[in-house]
Amino acid sequence: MPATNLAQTNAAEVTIKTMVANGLDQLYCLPGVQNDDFFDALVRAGNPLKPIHTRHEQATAYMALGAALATGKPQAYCVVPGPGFLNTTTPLATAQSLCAPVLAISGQIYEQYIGKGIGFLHEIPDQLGIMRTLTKWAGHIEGPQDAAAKSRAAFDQLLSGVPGPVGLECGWNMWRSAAEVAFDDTPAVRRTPPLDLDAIKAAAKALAGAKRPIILVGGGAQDASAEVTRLSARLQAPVVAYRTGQGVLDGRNPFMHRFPAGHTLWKDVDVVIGIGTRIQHVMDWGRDDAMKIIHLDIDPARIGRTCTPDIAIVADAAEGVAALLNELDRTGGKPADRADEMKTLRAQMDGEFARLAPQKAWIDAIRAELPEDGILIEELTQISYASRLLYPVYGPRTYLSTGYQGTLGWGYPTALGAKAAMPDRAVVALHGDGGFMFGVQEMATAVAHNIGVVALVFNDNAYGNVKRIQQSNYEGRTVASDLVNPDFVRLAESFGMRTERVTTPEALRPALKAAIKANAPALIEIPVGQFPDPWSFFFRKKVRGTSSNWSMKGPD
Ligand SMILES: Cc1ncc(C[n+]2csc(CCOP(=O)(O)OP(=O)(O)O)c2C)c(N)n1
Repeated sequence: MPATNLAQTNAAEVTIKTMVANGLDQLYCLPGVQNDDFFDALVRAGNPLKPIHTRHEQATAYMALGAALATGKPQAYCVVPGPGFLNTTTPLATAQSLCAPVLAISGQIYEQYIGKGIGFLHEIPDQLGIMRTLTKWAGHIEGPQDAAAKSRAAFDQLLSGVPGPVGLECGWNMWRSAAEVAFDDTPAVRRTPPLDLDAIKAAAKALAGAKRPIILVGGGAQDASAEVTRLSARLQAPVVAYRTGQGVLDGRNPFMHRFPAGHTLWKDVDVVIGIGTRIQHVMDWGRDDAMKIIHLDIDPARIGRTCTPDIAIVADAAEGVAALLNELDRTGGKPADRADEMKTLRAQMDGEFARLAPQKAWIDAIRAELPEDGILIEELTQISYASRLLYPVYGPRTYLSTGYQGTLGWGYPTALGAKAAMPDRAVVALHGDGGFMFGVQEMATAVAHNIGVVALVFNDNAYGNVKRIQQSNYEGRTVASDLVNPDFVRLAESFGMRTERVTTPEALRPALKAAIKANAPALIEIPVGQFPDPWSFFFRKKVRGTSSNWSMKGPD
């Protein structure tokens, strides 16, 4: 390795140097005594990582997650051990499920007491084991040279293969352990698996012969937008996304479709190519011998988990699709133009979605005011579910979703992270009153660091989704789903936020426009009642052959 010899450097200093060498410039954090040496090293170095401190540890990790999802690049957080670290496990699990490159740094108790169970301050059993469960790799720093090696290994892991969170922990008395250190100051580079040209050729052959192919995309295709757009045009194939795949194909492209359109097309699809997706939901729709499935994913362990493909391609999404395009160009052939069919299907779907007109009016108002590259964060709330069908996402990484983790409470702190990492972009978050209150204290973080997220709080004084399901499944009986709320406008004002309360989509537009223009922390409360149920659009029956064992509805 190209190493510089650093005279007497401590573990904290070399960890910080590695983070800076790898392009980080912010650190989402909540300090405490076990990490004081780490933070003092940061201050002495002139804060090359701008510390952004939050009011609860969960927000440090959510902010790193939001920053990672918005930028596609590694981001880091740092917290105290035990309870501090445990407070970050929900966002860490969410980062894991979303394959987001988040570096979790946790302090530890004194090195010599770890694992002894003597009840030292913040001691928990097997912190490293918990970290390992929720990350793709985690390491314990054992000294200054080891800090150089492990923090560098952390970035290798963050960048290579399937992205995902990684973890580092360091004992209270080890951050300050110093020695002469051989330090690699070159940034880690992303390593991707070699392309299996036979698999590419087989997939290109299947796709070239397809009359009605379909492309399914998930979060793993977010950095392959240009390639997927070309593949769609080359094959005249619709692209279907549910949550995390939104924005891979521009929502204004007539070939971009939502989940229900995929279901409509499914009955006579002849070749499916899933790119960076678990292909789970579509397996509810069934498969038969007339359908070939190609699964392209960077993680071989994921292939075959929900359905056994006919052709497996282990590849980075952009590299794999580019190779497929090369092969298709080489072998020639031109499919029939399907643009008119796609436009007709979109119109048909718009007709079906008309039942969601009350949600659509709000979503249209948001889209009209959010700039082309603005970022929308969807929390688990009525408007969000509808946004998966009705909000046109114009580009990759501009629609952030929790995906299958469905983590209520992620919205506000995740939005803060996205905005902190991309301060020139407009960032708007959709919340219900229930979810917003999970992170309500972070309004103080927004104001302290002037992070101009616009929080839209759709207030129905209930865990509305829970209440609706209770009502419809239990003869109208409800339990523990009504909420007593603060006055959101006065509360936000007391934090020093810009505020407004609007009751119509028409009134939302100027309020949102002004809030985005002000580029300052803002909350707009929107009192609402129950909206039309969106769920029938998501649960769709099998239309052919046999379903996967992993039906969303579970075993019968
Ligand atoms: C961490 C977590 N806890 C609980 C849930 C279950 N849950 C899903 S939606 C929901 C209610 C959300 O209420 P609110 O944010 O007010 O939005 P609304 O449904 O009223 O629009 C709950 C409790 C969850 N998804 N995640």
